[in-house]
Amino acid sequence: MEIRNIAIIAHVDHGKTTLTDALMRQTGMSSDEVSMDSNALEQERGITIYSKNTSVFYKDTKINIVDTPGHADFSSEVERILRSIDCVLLLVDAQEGPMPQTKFVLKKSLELGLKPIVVINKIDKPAAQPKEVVEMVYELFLDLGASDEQLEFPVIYAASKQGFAKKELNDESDNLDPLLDLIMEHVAPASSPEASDLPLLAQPFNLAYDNFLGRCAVCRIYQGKIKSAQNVFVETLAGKTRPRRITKLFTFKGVGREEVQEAEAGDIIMVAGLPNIYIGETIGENAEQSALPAIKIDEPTIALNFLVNNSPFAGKEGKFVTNRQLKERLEKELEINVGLKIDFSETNFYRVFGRGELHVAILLENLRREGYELQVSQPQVIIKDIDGVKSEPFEEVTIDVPEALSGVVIEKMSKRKGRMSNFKTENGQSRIIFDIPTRGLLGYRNEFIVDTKGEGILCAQLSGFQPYVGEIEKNELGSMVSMIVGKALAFALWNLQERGVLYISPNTQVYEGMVIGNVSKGNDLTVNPIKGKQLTNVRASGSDEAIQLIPPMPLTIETGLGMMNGDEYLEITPLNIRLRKQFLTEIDRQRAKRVKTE
Ligand SMILES: Nc1nc2c(ncn2[C@@H]2O[C@H](COP(=O)(O)OP(=O)(O)OP(=O)(O)O)[C@@H](O)[C@H]2O)c(=O)[nH]1
Ligand SMILES: [Mg+2]
Repeated sequence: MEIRNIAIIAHVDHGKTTLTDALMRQTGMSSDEVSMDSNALEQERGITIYSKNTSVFYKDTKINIVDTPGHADFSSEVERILRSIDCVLLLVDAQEGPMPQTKFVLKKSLELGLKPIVVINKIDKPAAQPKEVVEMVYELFLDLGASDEQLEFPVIYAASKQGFAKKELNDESDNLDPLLDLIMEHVAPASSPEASDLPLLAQPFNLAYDNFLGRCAVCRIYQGKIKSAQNVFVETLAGKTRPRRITKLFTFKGVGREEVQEAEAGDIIMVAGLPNIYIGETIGENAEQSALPAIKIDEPTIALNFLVNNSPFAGKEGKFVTNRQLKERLEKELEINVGLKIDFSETNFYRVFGRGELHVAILLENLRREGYELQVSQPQVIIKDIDGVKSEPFEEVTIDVPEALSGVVIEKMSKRKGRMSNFKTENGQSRIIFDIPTRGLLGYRNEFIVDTKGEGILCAQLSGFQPYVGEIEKNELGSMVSMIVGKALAFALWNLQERGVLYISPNTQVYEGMVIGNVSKGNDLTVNPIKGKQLTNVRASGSDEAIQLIPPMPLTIETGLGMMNGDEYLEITPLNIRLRKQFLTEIDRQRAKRVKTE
């Protein structure tokens, strides 16, 4: 059977998964209820975290589809996938137009010589402007140096949520056949019968983990056939060849996978039986075959320490609380989390290197759900020496805000060493583009939401390493630190709430050294959150002068990582997220400060 291999790429939320789901449904591969965003965290957050494979069948052809994540922290994964498919569907929201990740993924596709199909999606939106968006996409192709051939990209209009696509806006269509036909027409067949007769060559571009099978590799077969129980050779990136045996073989089908005995050139499959297999290695039939070109893996950009929980409340809520359990779990994570690196050389903590705050936050969220308790230190960017120059990661940040708020955004971004590269205002909405060191951006998101009253959109995309820009002054908020263990009282919190923003509500158990809120002005403040009138007085509202408490801002892993200070830990348990001082008592903190300044 003929095969076509495509990936769906776009900015976050432009509808990749919705389109993948719709394609599966229309071709009878799945029913209404199922989605490619199958992971619990994905469903809660409404975003794709892990790229996933599926296939659909259309007119006697198998179309392998990779649904990719749109969020910038996972964009290095997209790059790997692009190496292993033959064409991309570049989805662009018909209202929003091209966004930062549109540019990033298109740039990578064009560099690899791919000829994208442009899908203008969400044309059903009332404010859709499909024709204008096509113009913008064309401009973007030009800006990114597309070749003449790439510039002749086919365009199709779609509403994936409604399940239809059409070549011209005034065509009648109630299904996705026009898109499927375009794929058949535009995407080259993945292989030829002759290629299947050559000796096997396949290459993993993604890893998966199965509780029974262990580490598995998602591979593209470039030539030959691969069989269950076949003896193969794996050539590592360092050029070492080792004999291995395939134990099981799967193809992707709908939202699931299907065990098969054999697959041939062009197909995308998952293989088991190759422990330690890694992305970009070559799987061949004999030891002498030359290796396929390696696949580049992007380097981490931020680092932080993971350590077991040693807060006064440690061990109360988690199932896995020891150093050894944490280490084993992190080692398992390394099996499949490709952008992640961990240094296990220290005994008291493990240094974890990741691709961004969300990348690390997802790992932490998974750990707490599995029953782990741990603490992490403030994330820091990775500083590198590039040809003798001290360098740090930079991001391109696109900000959309109502015009009236652009001033405060520009002021804050400049303070954090952001350089404005573009500023445009249309219909009272401003779009501002900055180049900013990741270091400057860390912790800004929460401030941004407050400054723009939730009306702004901030999108960041790593652009690479640039020379270090020196000290960055952030007006870090001080912390409100409990001086005592006990149960927080409404009366005490009522007195404290005018000093800053509280993270806790009445009745929350606190301990000495726990951070219960931030202080809008100045330094840390040691406070007593359990002091007060008796709780019963407070409860008797109505007649009493009722205490009006501002709703607290509960900590999440992401806000915690963004707001924590350098001398704090974020404590993560299955039930709670707390912020604490590394040194719990005031005396110890003062002493530590003295030692540091000496
Ligand atoms: N109106 C309209 N909404 C759509 C359409 N397609 C998708 N959406 C909505 O857009 C939102 C995002 O859709 P997803 O398919 O999750 O987007 P995505 O590109 O996979 O997002 P990430 O994987 O997180 O990057 C959802 O609320 C969809 O219901 C469409 O054609 N029309
Ligand atoms: Mg998605």
